[in-house]
Amino acid sequence: MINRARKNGLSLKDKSWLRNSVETKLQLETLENRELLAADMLAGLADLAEGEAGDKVQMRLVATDNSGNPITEINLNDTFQLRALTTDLRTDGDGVFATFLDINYPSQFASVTGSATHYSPYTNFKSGTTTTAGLMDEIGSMAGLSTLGTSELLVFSVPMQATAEGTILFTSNPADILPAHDVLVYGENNAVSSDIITYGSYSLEVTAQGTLPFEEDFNDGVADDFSVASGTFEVVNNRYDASPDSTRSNAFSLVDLTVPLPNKVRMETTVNMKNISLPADRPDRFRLCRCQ
Ligand SMILES: [Ca+2]
Ligand SMILES: [Ca+2]
Ligand SMILES: [Ca+2]
Repeated sequence: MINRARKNGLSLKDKSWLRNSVETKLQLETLENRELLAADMLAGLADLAEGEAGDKVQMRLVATDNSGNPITEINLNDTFQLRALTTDLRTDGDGVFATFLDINYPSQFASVTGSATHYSPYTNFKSGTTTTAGLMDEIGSMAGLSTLGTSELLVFSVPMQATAEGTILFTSNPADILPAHDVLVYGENNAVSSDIITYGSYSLEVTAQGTLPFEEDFNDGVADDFSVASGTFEVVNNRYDASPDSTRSNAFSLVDLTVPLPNKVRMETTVNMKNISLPADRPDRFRLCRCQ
């Protein structure tokens, strides 16, 4: 246990605790790095202000496209990222300093395709093993000495690929290598207990949409793989019901395929026309076409 910093500096006991704590965390780092960090922390401990009751940390998971936009659905074989974000939930909290966790996912639906990226300020003492299918083990990192406030911050992302149709449920739980992978907040000398940390989960649907031969009868009430280009559409009585925006415009939808169209394509469709009042000079207002 460490006493708070006194006006005239750290006690020997404080310094001893801090050095031991830091060196334990950096057991996998080089000696030089360890010494540098310990020196930095000792110099900057005054930044670690008094803590307060009810400390909490949130670890949130989200799947995103490769640009960081959250997604809830993805096509089979597409790549995406799993991102972890952290928030200091304390009122007027100074931020999360160190964050590590385990993440589980069903390996039959997704795989890790590369190394994790850790984002500033969480770029120190990076940890994480993703070689075991279905597990991101002890993944996380530490920030610097500057406090961070209560805004949610991105800690890391892991590149992944959807490998089978189904639901990828990501769950997370506390890291196990302690105290090296303790969760720490600024202003608190003790690790944050896992029972006051929110470990997030996230569900991502993988759909094997858009493969050939493509078939859609709308019998499930959903126009799978259709995206509206103009006008509006709804599925009514097992039919894809089109409404142009105006009398002389087209209602136009696209079918998203994950495979390229072959040179020869055969389309079969049943078209029912409603409210027919085609202008005499434009009898071909209804059209099926191939778009690429
Ligand atoms: Ca664990
Ligand atoms: Ca673990
Ligand atoms: Ca359907």
